[in-house]
Amino acid sequence: MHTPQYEFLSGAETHYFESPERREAILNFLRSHPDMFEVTEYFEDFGYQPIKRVHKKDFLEYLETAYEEWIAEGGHPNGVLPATIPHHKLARLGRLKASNCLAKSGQYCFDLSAVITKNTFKSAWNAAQITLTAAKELVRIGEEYEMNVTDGSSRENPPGLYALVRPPGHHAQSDLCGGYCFLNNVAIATQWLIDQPELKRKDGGLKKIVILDIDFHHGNGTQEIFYTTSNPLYISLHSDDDYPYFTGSEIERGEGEGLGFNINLPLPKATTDDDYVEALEKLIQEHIIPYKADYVIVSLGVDTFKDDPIAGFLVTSEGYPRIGNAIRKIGLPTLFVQEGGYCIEMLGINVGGILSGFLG
Ligand code: Q9C
Ligand code: ZN
Repeated sequence: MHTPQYEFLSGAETHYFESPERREAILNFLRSHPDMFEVTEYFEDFGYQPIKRVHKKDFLEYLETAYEEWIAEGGHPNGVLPATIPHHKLARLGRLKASNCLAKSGQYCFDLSAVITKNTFKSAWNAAQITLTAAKELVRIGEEYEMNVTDGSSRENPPGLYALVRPPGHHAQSDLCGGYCFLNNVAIATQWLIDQPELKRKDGGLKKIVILDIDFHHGNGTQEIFYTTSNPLYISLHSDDDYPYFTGSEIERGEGEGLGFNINLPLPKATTDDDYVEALEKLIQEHIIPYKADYVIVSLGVDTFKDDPIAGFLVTSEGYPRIGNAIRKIGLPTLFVQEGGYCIEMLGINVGGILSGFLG
């Protein structure tokens, strides 16, 4: 339902890379391997409440009404794009109220790649609800798993789920869209899990979650949303010299209670399969295992692929099963949620590679 016709890449008009074909490519691959994957299209609607736990009310109202207002104001039908972004060097007290959609488009968006079309809100809403449905299912398969864990050895076969959603979410902040993202699917599902009153650890505490973000780009949205809390632990591996440019350094470690629970690992463009797996395994040993989480939620981007048209380390299709296998070795019930990845021809194989590597 979310189908912008174009975006800008280095100033040039180009097709919209975050396209509906991405979903088709991945779905076709999963459906053609019924021995490995069981596909279901069912999802539940959890309403506004879990979305409001992560995103601000005025931002949600904006997303829901923007396109209609935009058209009424004479905006181009391709969709809503910002005119003036209230940069901190520009904004002055006393003139902070955006009256029309053209003004709001800058207030609630940080770049030119999150185009709001007629059904963008509906599409982002469904992506969030699908991710929530998967989170609820994660609880169920997690409980089943716990019941069967009698000795340490059974920890070697953790259960997993994958939410095939778009638009993606990890760039969306509490009141900003950007980077093809509108609602932060992973953050919404994570907060929902933490909020479930009947869901407790054996020691009576809340369930603990690790968000592992393996998209090529830094998840500035997820980082912002959980920056001041110790649950979840947010860990991201991403390019040290690419979009979104101004977040993702190692010195961003969280604040207050959240200090030490935000871990960024920027990697060079020349990162290979071996480099990536080595970096991931180190993060797992040094940060994920000691955190003693109950669930892992993976922001799964495959724009780390060597032939990705807008991004790309040197990761190959042979690298993805190794990455999935490293995640399997954490030994926890895991929910994978689709983020980026734009090499359509290889999307199915690459996503499938991560998932099959996890299955072992
Ligand atoms: N030169 C995700 O992968 N445009 N978002 C970048 C690069 C925006 C990526 C231009 C890229 C957003 C979810
Ligand atoms: Zn990305």
